[in-house]
Amino acid sequence: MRRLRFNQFATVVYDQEPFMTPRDFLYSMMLENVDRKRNKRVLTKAEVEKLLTVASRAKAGSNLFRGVGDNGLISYTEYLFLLTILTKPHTGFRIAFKMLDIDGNEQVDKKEFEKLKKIIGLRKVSKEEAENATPEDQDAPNTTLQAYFFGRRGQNKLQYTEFCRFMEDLQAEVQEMEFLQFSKGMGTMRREDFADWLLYYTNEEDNELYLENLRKRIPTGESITFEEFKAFCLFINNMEDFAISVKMIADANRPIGMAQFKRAVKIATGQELSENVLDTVFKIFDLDGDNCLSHKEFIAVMKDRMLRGLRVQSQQGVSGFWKCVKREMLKGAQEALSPSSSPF
Ligand SMILES: [Ca+2]
Ligand SMILES: [Ca+2]
Repeated sequence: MRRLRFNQFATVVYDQEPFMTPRDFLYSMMLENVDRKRNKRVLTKAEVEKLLTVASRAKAGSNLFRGVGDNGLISYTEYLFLLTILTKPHTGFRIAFKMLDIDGNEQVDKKEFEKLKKIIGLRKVSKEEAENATPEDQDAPNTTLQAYFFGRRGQNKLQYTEFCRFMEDLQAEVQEMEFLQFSKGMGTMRREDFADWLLYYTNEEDNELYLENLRKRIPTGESITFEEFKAFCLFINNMEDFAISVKMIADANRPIGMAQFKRAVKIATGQELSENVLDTVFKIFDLDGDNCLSHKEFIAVMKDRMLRGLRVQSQQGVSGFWKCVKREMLKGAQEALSPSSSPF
């Protein structure tokens, strides 16, 4: 299914393999479907060379993907990798980096990065294939991410700080685009626009009820800034920690009120949600009207939301990769929350 979605958004082909450009990738994050008016563009070797030079010179920042635009190539494996990392908290970056850093020397080289395919488990490289690979296959980058991380000749090493920066920037870039999409290009978003965004990727079954809550309970004309929106995105990416925090400060399985909710968010993310945002969330998702949110009313719904573009059947490779990452994260969380190290 994800392969299908990748192919649907990918606009270029090289060596009979479809690739997304960075613009395609962003579109796949924003849009439910793509309206394809043209055939995929077939690239020549010379054109690819040119694109890789663009990538190796690209500047870090939350404009990276937009800056490179259509002058880049993202492979299917990289697409899956980016998708899984995009909705993860920092702890997830750390673990993903460790998984790439096979020899554990705190840096990732191009060969290690190429093992992505193996980690994600899409394609087993046979021994024969590995031995027959030409030197060019081994050394020269052939995608934009490779050229960006490892340089035009694949000679550079990727440090954790750079990797982390890249992921933060990409998260920021996608958030900025989503904000602009729902604020219709304005500097603030109305609470009903924020609600639209919240419901965009949630399970559609209950959307009518949510919209009804929105109409009945939320006053018009109050706005949410990009800063408030970003804090909420951070919170969504830390949903696992939030769930743990909720269990710590409230009786298990009991619905929680706004004050407890607020406190759990602060524990999980280190940041606070604004009243505007909190109030919107409570008013929309509180289906039984007790002014509290139960696990089912909120966390279960948001877990759906987190899967965003991935809202299709999980594929073994990625879920396997992410299971490893999750295991590591839970271990980390348990350590952090164990009585000996608890700050409470
Ligand atoms: Ca290494
Ligand atoms: Ca409720």
